[in-house]
Amino acid sequence: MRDRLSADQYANGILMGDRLLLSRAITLVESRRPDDQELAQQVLDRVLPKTGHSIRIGITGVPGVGKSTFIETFGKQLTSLGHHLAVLAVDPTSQRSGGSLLGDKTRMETLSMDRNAYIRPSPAGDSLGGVAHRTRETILLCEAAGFDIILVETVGVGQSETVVHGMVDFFLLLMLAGAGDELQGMKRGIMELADALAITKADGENQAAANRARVEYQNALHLFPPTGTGWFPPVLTCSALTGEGIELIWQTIEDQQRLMVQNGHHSQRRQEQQLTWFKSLLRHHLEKQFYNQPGMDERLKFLENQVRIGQLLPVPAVQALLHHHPKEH
Ligand SMILES: Nc1nc2c(ncn2[C@@H]2O[C@H](COP(=O)(O)OP(=O)(O)O)[C@@H](O)[C@H]2O)c(=O)[nH]1
Ligand SMILES: [Mg+2]
Repeated sequence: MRDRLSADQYANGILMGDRLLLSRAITLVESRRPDDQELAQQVLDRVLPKTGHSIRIGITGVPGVGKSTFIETFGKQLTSLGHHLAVLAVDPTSQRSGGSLLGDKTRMETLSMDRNAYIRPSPAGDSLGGVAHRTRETILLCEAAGFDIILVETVGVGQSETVVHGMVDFFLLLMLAGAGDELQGMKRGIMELADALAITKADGENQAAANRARVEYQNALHLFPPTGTGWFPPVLTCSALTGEGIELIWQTIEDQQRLMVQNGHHSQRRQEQQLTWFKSLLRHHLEKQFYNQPGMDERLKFLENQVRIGQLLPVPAVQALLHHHPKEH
């Protein structure tokens, strides 16, 4: 038997910082069942006034760059400063059994046992858009539960960086020294989104290469158009093993946040993100509604075939679909 709590019970529990209820509410958010979805919306509605008060930080970088190890060291530093930290992931490739962050919990051993940290893997088996939508709602739940810093990790695949950039206040790009120009070229679009770059593994024999990479990337960033916010993304080096440079990254985030709040770009960025979220949801639901029309599958198959064999051009085919009104009985 599924014991079903009311929206008020969920909301009150979350607002009191109850981890178990927070986890269960996130499970509701991730569920595809319409009744779960409805309850999730009621919970979100109730906690909404208590959301929005965290620093939302996105962290990205290619697999192996050291994201999980970084989050462990960085996270411990944050909790030791008295912060309450939630770690979420956006990973459309993750499976229920082997989600990157879930598997990575071993890399975040200390952090996952920290009372002031909460780690939640990416919802599995969903489109990037779906994962992003659920992560946004999860951010709100975590904020309502009292977490004042939210880290959103994303694996460097597909469009997930752009999507995570669209839900955070600060976007940190981790990079490897000596990974070559082809990588730099590939990452150009993502470098443009970053509020800071950090060269990882700046320890031992890697130290010199990391410093060289820092200078190179800083020079490369100078050639980018200005952000228009008065913030100039710095390039830093850090080591999650020795802890060196980690504190400076946090200071950098605090500096940037202070500036953004002062000059109004913080709320502007959040407002734009809300609007983007709304538009993407609307698009999603319109699409769903359209494809769920009775008889749509057959009509679509028929027209697809007509288009394939050249009996019909795509434009009239689309018009036929859009202007088809099933007779009402
Ligand atoms: N020397 C050194 N190795 C590191 C550092 N951070 C991570 N690594 C190693 O790099 C590998 C990949 O790290 P991981 O955190 O799993 O990367 P992710 O795939 O981006 O999450 C692991 O073997 C880590 O031990 C660091 O600061 N210094
Ligand atoms: Mg990892």
